[in-house]
Amino acid sequence: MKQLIKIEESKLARQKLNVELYKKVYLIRRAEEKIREYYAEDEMKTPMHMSMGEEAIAAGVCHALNNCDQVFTTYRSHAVFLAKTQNCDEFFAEMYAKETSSIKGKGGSMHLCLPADGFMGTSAIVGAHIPVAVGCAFANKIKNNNKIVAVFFGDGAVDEGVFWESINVACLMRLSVLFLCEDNNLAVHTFSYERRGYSSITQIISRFNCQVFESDSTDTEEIYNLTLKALMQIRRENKPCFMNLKYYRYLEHVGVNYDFDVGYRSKEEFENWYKRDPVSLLRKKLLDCGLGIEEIKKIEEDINSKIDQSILKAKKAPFSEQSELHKDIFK
Ligand SMILES: Cc1ncc(C[n+]2csc(CCOP(=O)(O)OP(=O)(O)O)c2C)c(N)n1
Ligand SMILES: [Mg+2]
Repeated sequence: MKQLIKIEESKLARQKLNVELYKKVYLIRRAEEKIREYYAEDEMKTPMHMSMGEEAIAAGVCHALNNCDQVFTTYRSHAVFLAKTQNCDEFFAEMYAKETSSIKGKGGSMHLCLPADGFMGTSAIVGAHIPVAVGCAFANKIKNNNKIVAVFFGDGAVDEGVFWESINVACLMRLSVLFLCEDNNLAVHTFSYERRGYSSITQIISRFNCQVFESDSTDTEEIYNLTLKALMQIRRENKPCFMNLKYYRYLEHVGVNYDFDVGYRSKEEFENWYKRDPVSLLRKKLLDCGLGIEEIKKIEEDINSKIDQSILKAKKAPFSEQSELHKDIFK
């Protein structure tokens, strides 16, 4: 099990931790920047719900999990997929809908899936994956395999009845589930205060048999440490935890562009959040931890070249045969 590192305990251990976290946030950011660069070519024929802005949550949480732990998430899946699997070849093969992806191009950006790496699946139906994640945690309990299920969802999913049914059952049955609300305060263009008849989600959840954590940090190390605390609680108390983690969605709800011209939110708000951009913040932290600029650039070059190679391989790869269409699907 991963342990909290006390600051005074080991400068080197913290530096190493932040390097590993930086590799994850940088991979996510650069992979999406490449999607923005190439999307207009119209070779990636999948709607894109971009993760930019939420990298600290995905990387901090997934780094705290054990490899064998399982995650479920939504159509806004890029960050969590890359943080959990780091499988850049698979990621771009599926973006380009090619045969070389393990799901053979049948999912696209909204339905990524790689169970072998604990990335169990995603859903484009808001909230629909949450009961599946709880079912998976029930199976883990029966198997007594000590796996934890982390289920990510947006604040919009909390407006669905199925969320409440799922968390109720998980609390009742004391299942090992980490409920993670990636709270960007928006469901498409509608703010939380326009959708909810209450003010505090964490206040309500804390009445359940469930420990609650919340943060608006964009510091990946802070999210990592908070998640470790939640995971320790789940293991010690045998009951779920709920984390409400706030972030700012940089780009439009669906698509690869900024949308400050639409009028539902201001550029000033973005600029305020951008001052605490998770990737820049962690890069600065590495320098403060004593890492040299050349070492940081080397990490970045390696990741950039990995991404470039994955894109090249994906572009060159064949599409699946037509006979593949009806395989591996529910009929
Ligand atoms: C059950 C259902 N209702 C409505 C939609 C249409 N829809 C797609 S995304 C979305 C907003 C969801 O917001 P949130 O859960 O906060 O996720 P975010 O996009 O902010 O990451 C809605 C309403 C849907 N996909 N599924
Ligand atoms: Mg939202």
